[in-house]
Amino acid sequence: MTATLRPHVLFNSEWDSSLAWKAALTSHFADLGFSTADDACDPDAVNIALIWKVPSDGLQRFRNLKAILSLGAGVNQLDPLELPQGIPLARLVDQTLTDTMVEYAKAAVFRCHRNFDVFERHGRSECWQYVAPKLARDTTVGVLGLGELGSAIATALQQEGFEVHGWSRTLKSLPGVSSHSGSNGLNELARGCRILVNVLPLTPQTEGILSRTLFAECNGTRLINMGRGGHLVEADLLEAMASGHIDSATLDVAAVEPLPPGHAFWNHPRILLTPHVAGLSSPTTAAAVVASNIRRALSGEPLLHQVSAARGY
Ligand code: NDP
Ligand code: OXD
Repeated sequence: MTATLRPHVLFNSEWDSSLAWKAALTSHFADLGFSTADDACDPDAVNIALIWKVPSDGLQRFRNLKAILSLGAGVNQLDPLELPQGIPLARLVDQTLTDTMVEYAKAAVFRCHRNFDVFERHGRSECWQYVAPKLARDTTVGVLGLGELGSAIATALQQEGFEVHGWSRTLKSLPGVSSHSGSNGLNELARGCRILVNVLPLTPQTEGILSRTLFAECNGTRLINMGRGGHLVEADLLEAMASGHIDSATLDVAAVEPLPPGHAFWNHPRILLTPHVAGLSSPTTAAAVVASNIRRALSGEPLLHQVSAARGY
């Protein structure tokens, strides 16, 4: 009989509260070791890394790691070259994260749908100009990425009455949502939609996907980027807004965060910036899936929501 390993979590995040995570995980384990990257601890005792980014002194000294659990749904912030080889990596799936991403997408879509972005611009020049609202059922929204978050967003928008089209690597069947894939499918979706929401993971295949090539298919489209800054070619967006292919952009993410002072996106009349706040994960809800993955890792089972090294998400 093999003895059950005592879970010992190494926690590292500049955004998430270590105290809240420790308290939430303690309710799942009677005997939990929990250290932050700043704590002195026996590296050989650590068997789980629960991290947003790799700590500055790396992970190599933790020789008994059984799993790396991302504190985010995305994992592109974890450079594979900095991760110890052969240790399974899982991304975070959390109901609070999904709910807050859906809430943000709805807020941003409705703002564009009811032309608040246009009226904000008009207001700045004291221009009182009627713009007839369109009906939701006459408004097509495209959603790039139909995974955990994109499928919830697409479904919620479809339930609000919008005509929703989604794009993913493999075709999906979501009630009331038209599914597209491949580069022809992407162009077709971009040509048809008035509002385009990006919630793809950042991988070599999706890097720079919001580019001049895609924008050439758009006609006065409102862009909402909730994925990663690396999806967007920033100069191409400025050009597409100048030519009218893109009407306005709501950007929750940027290639460099915080966006540097003097950047062309600050104060741009057609850009609304939010500081990477679309999704919020909560240890209260997310501790359950993290605890399951700790148990799985310590007993050698495959992780839930394990990242495929080949696909990069
Ligand atoms: P999932 O892994 O569940 O879903 C990813 C989706 O993208 C899948 O539908 C997948 O297709 C599709 N996809 C991946 N690569 C391609 C490609 N090359 N071509 C077409 N489709 C592709 O991820 P989540 O939904 O959980 O998260 C998505 C992203 O959202 C995260 O990676 C992160 O970047 C971002 N995010 C942003 C937050 C914020 O606060 N702004 C918060 C949380 C996440 P298929 O299903 O066919 O595999
Ligand atoms: C995430 C994020 O990936 O917060 O969860 O961006």
